[in-house]
Amino acid sequence: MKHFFRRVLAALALALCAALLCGCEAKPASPAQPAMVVGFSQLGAESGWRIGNTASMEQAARRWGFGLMLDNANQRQDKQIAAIRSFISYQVDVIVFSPIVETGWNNVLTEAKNAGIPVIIMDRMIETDDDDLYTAYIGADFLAEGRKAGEFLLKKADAMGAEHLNVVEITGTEESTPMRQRQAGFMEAIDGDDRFTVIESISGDFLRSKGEECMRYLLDKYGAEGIDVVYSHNDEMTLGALDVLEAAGLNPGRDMVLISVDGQQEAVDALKEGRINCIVECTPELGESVMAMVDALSRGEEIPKQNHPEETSFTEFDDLSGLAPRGY
Ligand code: GYE
Repeated sequence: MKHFFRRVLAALALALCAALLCGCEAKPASPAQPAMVVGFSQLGAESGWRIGNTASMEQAARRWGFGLMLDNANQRQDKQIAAIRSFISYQVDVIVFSPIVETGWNNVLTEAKNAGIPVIIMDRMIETDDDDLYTAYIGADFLAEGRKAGEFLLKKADAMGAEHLNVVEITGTEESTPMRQRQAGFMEAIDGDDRFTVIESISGDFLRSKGEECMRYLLDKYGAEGIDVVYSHNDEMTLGALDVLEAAGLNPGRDMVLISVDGQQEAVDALKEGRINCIVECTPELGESVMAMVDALSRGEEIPKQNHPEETSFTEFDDLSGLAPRGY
């Protein structure tokens, strides 16, 4: 009876979802009773990566025949917490969320746990002492991404025969996992090599507009001659910086080294044109893996706690002619 009640509630919730939750869309395979109902709190729409990630979740839910209650929090943690609370009261089968920052989730995740709803954390991670607050995590190895960016710089500096390079870093959202770990991995890779000085790290919040602002500020402060390398934590910010550099009559990729992360099509095109030197791949295509986990949970199976997708990097040293369209 309780089960029936949950199903009816979830089906109703799906139908009402568009009205109740901002930017939310319900797409059950069978409108009456999808096999599983997933509540998905997406953190925003700040980048091509994020938009690709949302599409990946929607497509995969459709393919698996699961209902998806999607809420887009527009970069606000309080909205994510409210969305998770509403998923709990709708009694969805599984909650998936991509935490904008790492801290501040203990209370709401305890509520989910007390309600017996499994939580899959996707993309970014949380900081917690209690691993029981989530069932599984799936997302990139951001530390490895940062290291790859640093390793590219070592190789590039060798190829240039450079004696000394001034590096500026445009970071992602403060206190987010990709920001913290992309920075740490990069610093670790170049640490102890006195050819490099990181003269400034500044947050561009993963946004193209802020990437532009940051680049304008850095150019004003150090001048083009004072900056040899720009390491930017995502493609949107890199593309913003690229516009500013080109508008200033500079040749990024040639007289300044640009290193980026993500691999969205527009940035890959710029890499192929020689305007970016390296892009560390971070895949947003996590939907299939997430839904496979949801399916396993529906059958009472155990799922691995930590899951990282395979990722590579694209650089000016590689032949990129055969690279398939990125799809985001
Ligand atoms: O790199 C960036 C997005 O969390 C991995 O968030 C994600 C990052 C991605 O805004 O473009």
